[in-house]
Amino acid sequence: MWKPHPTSPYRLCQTLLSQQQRCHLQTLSPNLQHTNPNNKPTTSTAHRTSFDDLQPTDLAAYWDTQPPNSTQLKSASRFFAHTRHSPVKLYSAAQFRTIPHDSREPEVAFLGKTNVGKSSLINALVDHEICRSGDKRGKTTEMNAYGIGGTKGGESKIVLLDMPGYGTGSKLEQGEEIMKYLQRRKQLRRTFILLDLRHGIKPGDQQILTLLRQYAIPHQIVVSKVDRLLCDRVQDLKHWHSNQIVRNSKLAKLQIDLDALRAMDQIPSDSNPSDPQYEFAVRLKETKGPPPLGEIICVSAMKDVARNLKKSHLNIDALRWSIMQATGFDGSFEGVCP
Ligand SMILES: Nc1nc2c(ncn2[C@@H]2O[C@H](COP(=O)(O)OP(=O)(O)OP(=O)(O)O)[C@@H](O)[C@H]2O)c(=O)[nH]1
Ligand SMILES: [Mg+2]
Repeated sequence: MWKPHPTSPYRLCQTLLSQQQRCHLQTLSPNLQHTNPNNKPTTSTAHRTSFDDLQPTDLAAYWDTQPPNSTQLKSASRFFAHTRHSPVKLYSAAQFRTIPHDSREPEVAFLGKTNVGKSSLINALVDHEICRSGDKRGKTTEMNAYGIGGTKGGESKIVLLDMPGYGTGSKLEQGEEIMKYLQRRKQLRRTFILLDLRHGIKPGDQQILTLLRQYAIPHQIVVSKVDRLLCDRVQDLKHWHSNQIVRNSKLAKLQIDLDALRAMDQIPSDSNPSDPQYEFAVRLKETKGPPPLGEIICVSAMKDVARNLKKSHLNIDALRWSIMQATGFDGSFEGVCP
């Protein structure tokens, strides 16, 4: 089983990472300081009577970046729209050395425990069942690349990498190859690390978060399966709108959870050094690497969560916009229109 433990596959890879590569990765993440601590949603959630009414700020925390506006969300939706030429499966690779090395498209990778929802999330992003997903842990066994934004006769604009998960159902060799990819791949712009907050941050998550920081790999946290955080049972989703107290308390609890994630490297003065959270905070601090981007997005890959089918995947456009920003397709470079 692959557990992202610093003493197993990662030590091997540490020696492979040259100082030069580390510098290269650092220059790709210039915007990783917490600059806007007060950028919290200020609007009341009382009028959010259904999942369709939820805004990106209800399901996210933005402190390094600005929440996307409606024009940006629409352009993200268009960019990822399923067409005859997009998405396309590019390759599957069990080993890093077999990945085509001369591609020019910017890449983003999705990491997380087995079963956290990586493959389903990519399907939701491209609105097409392109990845194999399922209940059984360890469903994805190779690094699978998908190109999006392609037009007739043209190359894809962005490559999404669906990675095998870590923890139960995974294999040690998969972890070694993923670490090689994360540390050496020049096309990699950002790694999205998926967390299922129903289960908290597990030791495997802590280890990968520490490693990403240690090796200065640009990364961002995504909270998966947010429908389950807002509603305990799928069959209750229909009634979510009818109970304002439950609805508001779930949204408030979500913001508390996001605040806790944001402060995961803060060592509380009153905590006990034998507390695992304390140890994790100390470890993160000791790595001295750049923290995750100050933007945490919660998403659902479930199709029928919202009543309005156009918004069938909860908050998915906000994540699409983040991917466009990570890869330079947000209009911030001259000549690239959003
Ligand atoms: N309720 C809910 N279930 C989800 C969501 N996303 C995925 N699932 C379910 O979670 C299970 C695992 O999903 P996958 O997408 O295969 O997870 P994975 O992270 O790719 O798993 P591995 O390939 O094993 O690493 C499936 O049964 C999905 O239907 C979500 O947003 N909400
Ligand atoms: Mg998978």
